[in-house]
Amino acid sequence: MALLARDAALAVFEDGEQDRGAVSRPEPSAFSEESSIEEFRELVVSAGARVVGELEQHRAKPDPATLLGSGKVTELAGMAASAQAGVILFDHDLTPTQLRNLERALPCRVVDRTQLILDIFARHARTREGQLQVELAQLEYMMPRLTGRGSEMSQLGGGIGTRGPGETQLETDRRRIQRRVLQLKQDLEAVRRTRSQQRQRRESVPVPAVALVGYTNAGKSTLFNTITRAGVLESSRMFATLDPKLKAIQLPSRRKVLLSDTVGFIRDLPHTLVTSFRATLEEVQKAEVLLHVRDCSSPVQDEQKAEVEKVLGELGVLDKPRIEVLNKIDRLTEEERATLQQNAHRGIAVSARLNWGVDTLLAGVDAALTQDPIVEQRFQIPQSEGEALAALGAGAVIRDRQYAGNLVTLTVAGPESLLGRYRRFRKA
Ligand SMILES: Nc1nc2c(ncn2[C@@H]2O[C@H](COP(=O)(O)OP(=O)(O)OP(=O)(O)O)[C@@H](O)[C@H]2O)c(=O)[nH]1
Ligand SMILES: [Mg+2]
Repeated sequence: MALLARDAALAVFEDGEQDRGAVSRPEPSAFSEESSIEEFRELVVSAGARVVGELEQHRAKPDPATLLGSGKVTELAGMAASAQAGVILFDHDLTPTQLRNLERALPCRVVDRTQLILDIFARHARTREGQLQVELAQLEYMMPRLTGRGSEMSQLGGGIGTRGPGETQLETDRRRIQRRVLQLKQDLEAVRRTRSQQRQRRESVPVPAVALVGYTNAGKSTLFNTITRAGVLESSRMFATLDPKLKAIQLPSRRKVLLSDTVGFIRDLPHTLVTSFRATLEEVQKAEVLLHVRDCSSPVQDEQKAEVEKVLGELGVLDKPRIEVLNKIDRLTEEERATLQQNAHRGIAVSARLNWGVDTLLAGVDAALTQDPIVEQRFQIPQSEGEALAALGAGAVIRDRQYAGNLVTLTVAGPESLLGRYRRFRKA
């Protein structure tokens, strides 16, 4: 089977950095050519760049040395020079050799798809853990691409190797990077330890976790906000959410759950990233129910769904109960909306932005959690039993609380498993 390589190149202008560039793109995946180019344009804009030109190449087989054919490389060099591009972005991953050869032949910086996604991640990481993860992924990606690239290393902050690419300099750079990688790994380990201690504390109360997952831009953060009114960053830029956001919410049955917003998935998510971001995806693995948020107004929603399911498979969570949330129905015509709502088995139709269908969704989450039904019981607990009182307060809904001496009498509605733990305090 012949491989059809499509190499669109966009020349871009990076805001603030007075940088301009051009881009290229890979063989077609399940995504149609146009939608995949569109997605790449969005990624470029999310990275804060402005496109000043595009170049596309159809080729039976990519050139192992330069990806593009030599005629195209010359054409691209001319385009980049006349548009004064500061960076050329390829919607394709480049081997270390291709990157080196292209940088020699072209008048400006060359950035491939993985590097671009890493750059976007770097801009959006908010917590220390997120920032450490991105820097680690960036360095690990750079390492094999160091040879002959002394001068470009200055991009990595800390002014590493701003001099020419002499072998001695390269060795120094490499050692410095290795030291930094080691340091980052240690720091990450420390941050994760703290987080896992916090989680243990949290898990002493069995509040089920519900995680929002989905393709980037599907509307997870918007839905999270609509449900929690938490004011978590929501943005039309891709990968706005990198750090897990958690919030306790109450379902219609009065069951409390922890809702988490997570990083969006994207086609061809670089492997280094999936590992680096595994920590933020731990929330997904810990969850009892997954809400797969989908942009049902997108023409490529089926491809996006397949991509998300692929990542869920990699995370080993495909067997968890999963609810399809068909979001952005406000963008559909009445007719399309009606069809969707009639096909309830496909999922729950909502508009996160307009708060449509959210109650139905919460009822659906409740129904998915029926293994641990909500029960109501009366308890009489000594006030000295702080742990029991705190656990019931966190995981259940309490009413009619009365104090008599050092005893508290209360009615508790909550998951059977939680109430069962304190049956010794049950009041007949
Ligand atoms: N019309 C419409 N737009 C929506 C809806 N939900 C979200 N959006 C928009 O879609 C864009 C992406 O929303 P986010 O909530 O940031 O998406 P996300 O899934 O969290 O994206 P990442 O964090 O990048 O993975 C924003 O511009 C939202 O305003 C909806 O129900 N209707
Ligand atoms: Mg988000």
